[in-house]
Amino acid sequence: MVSSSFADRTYPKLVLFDVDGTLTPARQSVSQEMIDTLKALRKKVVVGIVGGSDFNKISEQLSVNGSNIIDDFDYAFAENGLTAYRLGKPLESQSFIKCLGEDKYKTMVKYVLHYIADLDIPIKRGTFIELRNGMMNVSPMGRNATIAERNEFEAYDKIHGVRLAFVQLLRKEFADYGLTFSIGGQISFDVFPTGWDKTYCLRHVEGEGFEEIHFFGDKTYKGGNDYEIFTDPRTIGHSVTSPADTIRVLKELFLS
Ligand code: M1P
Repeated sequence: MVSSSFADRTYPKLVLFDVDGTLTPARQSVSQEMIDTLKALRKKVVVGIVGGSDFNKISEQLSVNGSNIIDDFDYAFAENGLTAYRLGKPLESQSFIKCLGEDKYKTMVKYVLHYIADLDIPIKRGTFIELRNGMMNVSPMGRNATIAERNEFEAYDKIHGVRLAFVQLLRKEFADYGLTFSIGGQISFDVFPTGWDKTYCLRHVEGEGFEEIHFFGDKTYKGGNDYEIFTDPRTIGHSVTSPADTIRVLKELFLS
C-alpha cells in the first residue's frame, strides 16, 4: 500500500528523472512544454528528480517564474540524494568530507590541482574543484566557463579523452579510498564514496510502498552517471536521448 501522502494519485508509482539531458538541455533551463508535461504527470503518479549537481544549480534550471523545486516535485534529490526533500521537507543527509576525512581529502586536492596545472588543454578558466555536501566535482577546464566554452571542451574531450585519462589515473592512485569517479556532464567528473551514486536516493523512498519505480536518464551506459540506478533491480529504467524524447516516452506510458 502506498503511503497516504500520495493517495491522491491515479497510480501508486514513482517516476524519477535525471536533470541534464533528460528534463533540460545540459546546464540550461527547463522548457514550458516540459513543465506542463510534468504537471500533468504529477496528477497521475508521484514525481521526483535525482540530479548529480548541487541543489542551487538544479533549482536554477528547473524553477520558472519564482517557483520552487521542493514544491513542484514530490521528491527533489540533489547530489544523487545526499541533499533530499520529500513534499517540501528536508530529509537527513550525509557529508563527503566527513566520510572521507580531512587528510585524505587534502591529499587528493593536492594531487588533482598539480595534475590540472600541468594539463595542456586549449583553454582553462576558474574553479577546478568544487566541494559539495555529498561529493567533490573536478573540472579540468574549470567550472567558470560559458555555455560556448563548455560545448567546445566537451567536443575536445570526446576526441582527446582528457577526463577519461584523468579518472583512470585517479582510480589507480587512490584505489584504497573507496571512491567512485563518474563522468556525468560536459566539463567535469564527480568523486564520491562508492555506493553514493544515484541509487543512493532510493533509500529515501523505500518503505513508501510504490508498486513501481521508474527512472528516466540519458547517461545510462556503463560509466555514465545514470548507469547504476538505470540497471538497479528496484527500478524500471528508461534511456532517453533528449528532453523531447522524455516527453515522447511519458506520453506513451502515462499520459495517453
Ligand atoms: O548532471 C550531470 C552533471 O552536471 C554537471 O556536470 P558539468 O558541469 O560537467 O556539465 C555537474 O554538476 C556534475 O556534478 C553532474 O554530475
